[in-house]
Amino acid sequence: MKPVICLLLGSAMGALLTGCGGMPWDGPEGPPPPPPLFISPHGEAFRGGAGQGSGLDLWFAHSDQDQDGRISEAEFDRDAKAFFAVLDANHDGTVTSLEVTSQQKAVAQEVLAGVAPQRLRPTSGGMGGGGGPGGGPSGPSGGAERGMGARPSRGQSPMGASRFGLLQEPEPVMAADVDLSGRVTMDELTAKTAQRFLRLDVNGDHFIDRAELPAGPMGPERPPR
Ligand SMILES: [Ca+2]
Ligand SMILES: [Ca+2]
Ligand SMILES: [Ca+2]
Repeated sequence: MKPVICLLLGSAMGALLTGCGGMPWDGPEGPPPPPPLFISPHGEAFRGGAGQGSGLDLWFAHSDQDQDGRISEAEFDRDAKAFFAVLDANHDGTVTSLEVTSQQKAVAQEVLAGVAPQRLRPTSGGMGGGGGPGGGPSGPSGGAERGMGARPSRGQSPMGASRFGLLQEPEPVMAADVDLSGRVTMDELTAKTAQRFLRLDVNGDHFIDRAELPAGPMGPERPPR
């Protein structure tokens, strides 16, 4: 049975403040910190909690729709497109940075706290994310570390979602906007999703196994594997 996905899509901030794990908001100085955040390769927020596993565990179970313990290319693609539909608030078939930011404000404010100001400007260049489009397959001997793409150098703080995900991409959604039009189309999403699958499928067997992934987000505090 899949664990309950603690995902607060489109919900009000009140839901965030009460916590995904049913944590009460009882601190006199403000809300307790929300459960640890995980940002999926597609940019979707998952929060683990007591008895639920980590956010990464929840995303994996969510993506593994047939529950065979591995994520196929089709499952990975469906996962990306399902989240795209969530983000596309005005249902015009594209996703803009405003739509992304609006969703992040509701469910993953930690991501916004780490985004450099220039990256929030829709006209800024270099929206390729930390890994960039060059993040191809790392080969069967690459190991998880190589497969995740470029890590920030020691002492450098990764920005945005890169602190909470696997691919070191500050803006996983807008990173798909390869023509820098300010909006992500379905074609762009599909192409980016395929690239990501290749990066995560470290052994090249066309499935993402849990063992191919790190134990958690590739944050700056995590020692290299
Ligand atoms: Ca599966
Ligand atoms: Ca839209
Ligand atoms: Ca694999």
